[in-house]
Amino acid sequence: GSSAYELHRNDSFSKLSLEDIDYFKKILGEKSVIQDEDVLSTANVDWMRKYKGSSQLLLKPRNTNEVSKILKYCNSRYLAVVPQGGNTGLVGGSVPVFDEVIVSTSSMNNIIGFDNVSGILVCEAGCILEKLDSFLAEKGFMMPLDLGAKGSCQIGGNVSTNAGGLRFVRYGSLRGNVLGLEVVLPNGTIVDMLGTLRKDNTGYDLKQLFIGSEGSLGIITKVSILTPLRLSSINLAFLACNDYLSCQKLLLEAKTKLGEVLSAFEFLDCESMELVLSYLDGVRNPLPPSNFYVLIETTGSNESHDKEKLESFFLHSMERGILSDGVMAQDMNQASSFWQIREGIAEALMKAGAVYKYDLSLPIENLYKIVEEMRKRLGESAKVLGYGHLGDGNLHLNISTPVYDDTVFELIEPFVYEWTSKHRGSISAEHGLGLMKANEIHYSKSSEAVHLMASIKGLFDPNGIMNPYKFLPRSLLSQHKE
Ligand code: FAD
Ligand code: S2G
Ligand code: ZN
Repeated sequence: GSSAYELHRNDSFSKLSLEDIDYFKKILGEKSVIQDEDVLSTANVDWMRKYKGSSQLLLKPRNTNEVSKILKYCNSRYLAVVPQGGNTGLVGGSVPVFDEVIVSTSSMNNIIGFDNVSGILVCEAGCILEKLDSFLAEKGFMMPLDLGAKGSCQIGGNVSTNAGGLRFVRYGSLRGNVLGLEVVLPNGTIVDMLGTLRKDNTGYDLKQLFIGSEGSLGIITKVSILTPLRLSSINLAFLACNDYLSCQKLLLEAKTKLGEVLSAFEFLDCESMELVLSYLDGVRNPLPPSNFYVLIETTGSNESHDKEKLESFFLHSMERGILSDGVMAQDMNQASSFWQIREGIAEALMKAGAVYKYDLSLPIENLYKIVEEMRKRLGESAKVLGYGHLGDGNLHLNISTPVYDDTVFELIEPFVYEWTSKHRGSISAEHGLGLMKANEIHYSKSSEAVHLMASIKGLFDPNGIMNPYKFLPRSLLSQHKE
């Protein structure tokens, strides 16, 4: 369950009426107004099946104007709204808490334009990440982010959670790659910030407020994003090392020896490997059992150059004893079998039972200490996994029990947040705050900053209808009066 606070429906929000349904059918057409029980029950529950709402209505607008009419109407009727993309978020942000209206971008999936000189793509928010990546592959480009949810997550949701992912170490944050957005404010105003310029220093950079805003300020309807060339030489190494210190040394070695061609640096511990091997069919460990594993991908334009760099990196690391074994993918199939291990951990965790997920940014030297601390605290009562984007200092601490166990939860929270805060880390590296961490932002942000965020929220969404109960502490948000 979510944190220790009890949640009550904010009854200054209206309940859905038959007139509302008729209005939506009039402006959107019957097909976009969904009350089907089965479709609603899927839309009401998150990917982890941990958060469940009771929305009576799912709306699927087909364009920006329809989104504008929906929000303008909901705002005037005090109907709360939860924007939903691919519903793969991991903090309960994408599903209703109570009966909020779900506004899905799934029907807004057109590619508007692509400039194959600059690599700038303009598309609608509902475009699925993997589909965009394949569209770009034919043009010799690629999306600047990749994550295990690529098959269903949408670019609007990626921007709304400021998703990081597996290519972050090379292509950086969406804050740098997103050049423009078109958004609809809660009062229905359409704001065109859909610039396609790399450099534009004219006024406040308002799109940045919407990146990572998790549906709390408005709905993103279009995205303009800079996409990198899909270079020809991609190599993937699956390595084994004995301890976390060696993983750290390997990272430094990779940054030094592989330099500009390094495009991913992921790690996982033996508990993560064991869970994947026991719950996912057809997955095998390409190396003898080890305490830690590291995936290193290089992407460059010259195969022999990159291979030479990798060979010397390999040999030098073996000589230094920071590497105990390793294998290079010989072809695409082998490469995807290596990725399947890393990307399969989330699914394996779902199959193993209840999951307690913590997505932490920490200084590299301390990053794995919290896994060891947690193992001490939980002993035999739970499995503790440590894996993630080591290249970005991002740990995915995941704790697993056969069934949800409150005593385990009490041993984890608030300890894990206090520990992270004490070690100057962030309690959300990339997944966002959502419902899960709506009350925890103070572990990572000053109260002045949080108050400023609350006033920005009040400016954009004075009626508080956008994704209520989430993201910022409710105590701070002035709910509109009757
Ligand atoms: P949803 O889950 O539908 O929504 C996410 C949030 O954004 C919600 O608060 C929602 O209200 C809001 N929202 C959605 N669309 C809009 C919009 N158009 N306008 C305004 N608000 C909107 N995340 C990472 O950062 N890195 C990873 O490596 C990673 N790996 C993952 C692996 C798996 C297997 C899974 C299931 C998830 C993973 N994630 C990862 C989580 C990731 O944040 C989400 O998968 C994704 O970014 C959210 O996109 P979505 O379309 O699913 O949005
Ligand atoms: C990842 C998402 C899955 C998880 O795998 O990189 O961001 O289990 C995560 O946390
Ligand atoms: Zn991740």
